[in-house]
Amino acid sequence: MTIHVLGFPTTLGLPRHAVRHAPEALRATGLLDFLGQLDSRVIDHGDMAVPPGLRSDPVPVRIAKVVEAARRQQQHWQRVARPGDLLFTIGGDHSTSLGTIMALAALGYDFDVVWVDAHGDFNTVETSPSGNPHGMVLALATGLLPDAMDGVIRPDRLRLWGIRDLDPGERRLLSEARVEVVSPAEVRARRAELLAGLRPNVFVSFDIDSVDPAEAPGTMTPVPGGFTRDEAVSLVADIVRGRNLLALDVVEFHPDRDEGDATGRLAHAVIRAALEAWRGQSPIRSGSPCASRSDAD
Ligand code: 4U7
Ligand code: MN
Ligand code: MN
Ligand code: MN
Repeated sequence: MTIHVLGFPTTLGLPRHAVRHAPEALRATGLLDFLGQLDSRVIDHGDMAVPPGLRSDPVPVRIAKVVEAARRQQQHWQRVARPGDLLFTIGGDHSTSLGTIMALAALGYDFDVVWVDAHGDFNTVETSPSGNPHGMVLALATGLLPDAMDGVIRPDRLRLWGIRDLDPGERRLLSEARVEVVSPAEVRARRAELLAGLRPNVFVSFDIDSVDPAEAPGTMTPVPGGFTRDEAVSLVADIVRGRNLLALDVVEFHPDRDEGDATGRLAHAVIRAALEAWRGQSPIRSGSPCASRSDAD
């Protein structure tokens, strides 16, 4: 089984070009050397060219550019991915994960999205206080912005863990759609039950700001009260263990805001935990290559 690595240095979801050096900074932590030590084939696809956004673009144009970049990412994965492969993407802001969700849906998988984040990322144009598309990714993916794109995933597939900063409008939308929204304290209290509720196929989308800014300062939108570094690492390992990890995104890392390289090392540790847990088990992958696909193929 192959691990595909893709840098997706998009800043289209943000008002400025923060986070664009994240793939390069994470590669510099020795990521590829570590991946080479796992007994899997590793293909590094390099960084995808993503055009910069313009601060002066109206919000609908910013959203359209995000969707267009996501389609190109989807097409890339559709060309290269084979059943059982792991798609590992280094963002970029969180709009990185729109393309991953679109790709997995287009590949015919039925999967849960575990969105580890301080934020809900469920704003529409109407509810967003900022107009920034990185806070709208899951609303886009579930079809709440029909002018921009059709929905590609059902809200009951979404599991939002680590959430502690919701805007009033998105809070209402999340509750109407009955999305699972869980704070860090609740993850601590109900961890086993939450893990047991996951489907076998998972996509883990890890927003750096899920971790407390004391340990992960290198991000654009820090919110106090997050997971500790050790909690994040062990949570991600537990999500992957015994399941079929289809894709892993690590997003919203802003190296220029890091203190030393604390956040870079945290991101590295999360990736390592996920991939070691992925390599350590494969009840589904060892069966027929199509066993993990849905009937939608
Ligand atoms: B991230 C925010 F208003 N909700 O919509 C918004 F607080 O990908 C933040 O989770 C969104 O980092 C954060 O702009 C997006 C804000
Ligand atoms: Mn996010
Ligand atoms: Mn966030
Ligand atoms: Mn953020």
